[in-house]
Amino acid sequence: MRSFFHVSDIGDLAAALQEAKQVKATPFAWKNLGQDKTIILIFFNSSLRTRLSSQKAALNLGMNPIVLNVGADSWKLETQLGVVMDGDKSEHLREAIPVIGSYCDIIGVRSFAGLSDREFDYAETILSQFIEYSGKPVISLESATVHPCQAFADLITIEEYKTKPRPKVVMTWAPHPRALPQAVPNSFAEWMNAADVDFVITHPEGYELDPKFVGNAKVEYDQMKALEGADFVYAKNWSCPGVTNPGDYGKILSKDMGWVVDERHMAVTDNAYFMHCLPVRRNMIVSDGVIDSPRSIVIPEAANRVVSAQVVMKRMLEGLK
Ligand code: AN0
Ligand code: CP
Repeated sequence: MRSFFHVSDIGDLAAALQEAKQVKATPFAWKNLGQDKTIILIFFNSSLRTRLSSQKAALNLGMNPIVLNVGADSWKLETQLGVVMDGDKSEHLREAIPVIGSYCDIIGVRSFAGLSDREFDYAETILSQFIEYSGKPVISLESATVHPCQAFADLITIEEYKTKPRPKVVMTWAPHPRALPQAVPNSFAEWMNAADVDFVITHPEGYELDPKFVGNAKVEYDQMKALEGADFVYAKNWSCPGVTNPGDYGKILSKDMGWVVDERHMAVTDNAYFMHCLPVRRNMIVSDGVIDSPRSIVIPEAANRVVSAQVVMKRMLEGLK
């Protein structure tokens, strides 16, 4: 595997889920695979789970992880080509990326969408440069449009908790005080479409996700109707994807507190499990009662981030040989 962005990069999904089971059962069985190999994890943005789970996955495989917080630990990096660098950015990605590539075998990058220029974000302009200029396998640790390590962990979690062959999974938009990227809902939709689930997306009008991620998913604007009979409720905020109105890209169109997932919403489900990628704002996205209930699986979901990252790194290491 040369890069990890999309569900298609993992190949046969059933085989990947089987491998995830093995990795979870015997995490140290491939301890020799990563010997003398180095992964550099680059963070342009904050992280708790991705930072720690990626390091843990690398250590489980016997690899050496090095973490770089861009800006805080390093020079501030310019990402736009052709600019006069007379501002606060001391170094360009064009030099920084090949330098980073020369120090490691695999690179992971977290770089959120800027949410101002849709074209720049949706072309994955920054991660594409990492692929082009590093010559190393690149993992998206949430880039402008995708968060595949999260979606893979989400699917692993659904596989573990499902009690029906084809569960109903509902992804619902929920309000948030700040504009957030579409990477998490994009990837979740992409992975659910590839999985054997009955998948429904619900959000207020104007929040339509990019059609390439929505695929054949059912979109239901009535949140309560969407949630009826759900086996899994996946809550997430995202800002306007700019599909119907490009001028609204990255904007907050609604803060309707009626969309906060609470006991009233969960009551119409089939005793659904509650999921969220975290970090989550309590009583904005989800009520205390729901996230503290026995049906909330946000902690095992986060724990599976080690498993998804380890499967991806394992495959990349196997590809290096
Ligand atoms: C980020 C987002 O919504 O993309 C990271 C989630 C994993 N969330 C926040 O910035 C709060
Ligand atoms: N879910 C997730 O990616 O969390 P962090 O932003 O803390 O890494």
